[in-house]
This record gives sequence, C-alpha cells and structure tokens, in this order.
Amino acid sequence: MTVKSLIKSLTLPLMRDVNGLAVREMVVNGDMERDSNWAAINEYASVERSAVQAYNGLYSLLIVASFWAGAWSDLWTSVTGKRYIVEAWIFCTSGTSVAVGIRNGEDSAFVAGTGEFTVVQNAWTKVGFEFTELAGGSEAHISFITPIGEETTMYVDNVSVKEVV
Ligand SMILES: [Ca+2]
Repeated sequence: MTVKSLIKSLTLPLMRDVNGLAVREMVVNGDMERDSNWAAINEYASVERSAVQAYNGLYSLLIVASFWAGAWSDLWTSVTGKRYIVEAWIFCTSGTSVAVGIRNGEDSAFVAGTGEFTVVQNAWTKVGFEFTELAGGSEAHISFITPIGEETTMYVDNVSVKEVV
C-alpha cells in the first residue's frame, strides 16, 4: 500500500446510505465537480471536466473514445470479503453501450458484475451493480470504456463505489 493510498483510505468518511447501511465512499471526486482524480486510459481517449452536461452540480466528466479506451479513477484500497455497491450516471451523445469495469485490489482481474451496459442516447442512464471483493489491495479502480469498434462520446457523473462496512 502506498502512503498516498493509505492516507486516502484513512480519511474517507463513514456515512449511511439510503438503506441505513454503514458505508464508505471509495471514489474521490465522483461528482466531477473538481478537475482532478480522473485520467485517460490511453491515447485513444480524451478526458476532461465539462460543464456541457451535469447530472448533479455544475460538471461531469466528458470522455471521447474510439477503441477500447476511456477514463479511469484514482486507485483505492479494497478489502477481501467486503461488499461494494457501484453506481454511476452516463449520458451518451454518440454510442449506445459503455463498459463499466472495476479492477480488483490486486489489479489481477475485473470483479464480478463488470461488463457492458446499454445506455439511452441523449439522456442520463443509471448503471450499477454490486460485488464482493475476492482479491483486496491498493490498486482497485473503476473505468468507463467504449466497446471496441464503437466511437463513443459520453458524460459521466455521480460515480460511487461504496464499501459496506
Ligand atoms: Ca457533477
């Protein structure tokens, strides 16, 4: 575990979700209101904070990608055996499908539930799934990727991965 990820995991606030579960948010700047914490996966994607669309607040993350590319979050530290609840909102102006992927903490595999989600064009679509971490570690992250062969322009907002504590 790096010092940065250790500090981050110690300072993430505890909260209660709508069902009264005690949870800890793992994604930093998931509401995209700050111009930080998200990066392009490779040269086939451009990623920037945008005020053109916002599910909440003033900004979302604009991802333009053409070949199995997209954006990924900062890393967080996951714990083997813990349950995680994933939610995000996506607004596609081109493309109709987005792969939402979470790498396990060892960065050795995608977690169960990772996959392609069909989205409605020009409207906010909620995507989400839950998983149990099988290989905890400090390399966990979420990514939003365009499927191979489809050029996609998407806005992403309110990205959340809650650890049930
Ligand atoms: Ca926002």
